[in-house]
Amino acid sequence: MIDANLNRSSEGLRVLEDVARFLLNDAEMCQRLRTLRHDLARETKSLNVGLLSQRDAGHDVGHLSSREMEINMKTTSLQDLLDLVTANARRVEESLRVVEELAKLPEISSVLNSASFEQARFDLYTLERDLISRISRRDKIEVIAGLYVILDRQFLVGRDELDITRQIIEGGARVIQLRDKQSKKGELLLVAQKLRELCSQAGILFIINDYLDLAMAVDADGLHIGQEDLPLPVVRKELLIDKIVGCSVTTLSQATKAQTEGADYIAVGSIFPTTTKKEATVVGVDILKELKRMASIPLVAIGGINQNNVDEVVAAGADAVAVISAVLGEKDIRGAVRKLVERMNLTKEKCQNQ
Ligand code: TZP
Ligand code: MG
Repeated sequence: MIDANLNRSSEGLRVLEDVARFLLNDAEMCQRLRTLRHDLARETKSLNVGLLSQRDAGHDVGHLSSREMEINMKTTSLQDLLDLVTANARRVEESLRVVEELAKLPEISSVLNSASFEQARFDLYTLERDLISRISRRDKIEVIAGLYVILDRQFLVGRDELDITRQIIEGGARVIQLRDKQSKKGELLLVAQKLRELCSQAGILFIINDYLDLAMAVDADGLHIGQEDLPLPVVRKELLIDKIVGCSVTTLSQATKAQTEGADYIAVGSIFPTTTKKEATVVGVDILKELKRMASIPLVAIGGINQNNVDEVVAAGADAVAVISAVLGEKDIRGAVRKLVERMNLTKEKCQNQ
């Protein structure tokens, strides 16, 4: 029983490790799983010879290939991947529990420490949650790759946000962020609920700027925070595990910190001077090239970006471009979005062919 359960747990951990490595490309998660597998191996090393001597896998009535292991690792649909991880984590947790109980028996407690298996099981619960979170955010993160329009209500000065949002969606934006530094939360909640609905129907991301409570109340896809908002770890703890968090930065060290703390994307800027946010630091286009080298999450360029300079920003490495005035300042909102999206796509194509 001990042999079978130790094997089951290390096989399950291997599957989870491979998901982290090959499908998520997540070195940190992979390392955490590997450490757990190695710790368990060390814990049971003294038993290896004895267990192997008694192994008789051919006559094992439970000799069945596991369904979980048969799932093709290439299937990367969200639900398949979530099922794969859940099934394997359960397998490991259950087998650790069996060993934990066996290790309490008097004849086994001298060679196996029950508490170590209990600890490993709890470590795995956390790892499972982090893996599921990472996988469920992956599909959203992939959307941060086009035009990101910030619906700034102060910029709108009373224009109908629903009509404008419809036009932004029709123009082909991939993300809409609601930004409002002045209104009362009660008023903002009503607007956010309507925008949330529109974005869900259109299948585009809806992000709330600054306000964690509002993001939670309307079940937004994520929250965008700046350097002076609630810290990223605090926000992450409060949000549901499938929500994304974007972080504004102006320097490489802020970007590194945001990435280490688990940001899902980085917004860098102001790239060019802008009258929309007068106090913004202008960082220039070149920072994108430097960030591109170190960032493993999408880069969103922001600040003063328009039809005339969007090519330069995309060529420098921006995955997405966030704009306010280049869309909301135009009479034809839909047309402005469309033109920016077309220009971005053209430049991306050109860069890929180079
Ligand atoms: N953060 C940095 S610059 C900026 C924000 C919110 C304003 C972007 O507006 P615009 O009109 O696209 O320059
Ligand atoms: Mg902010």
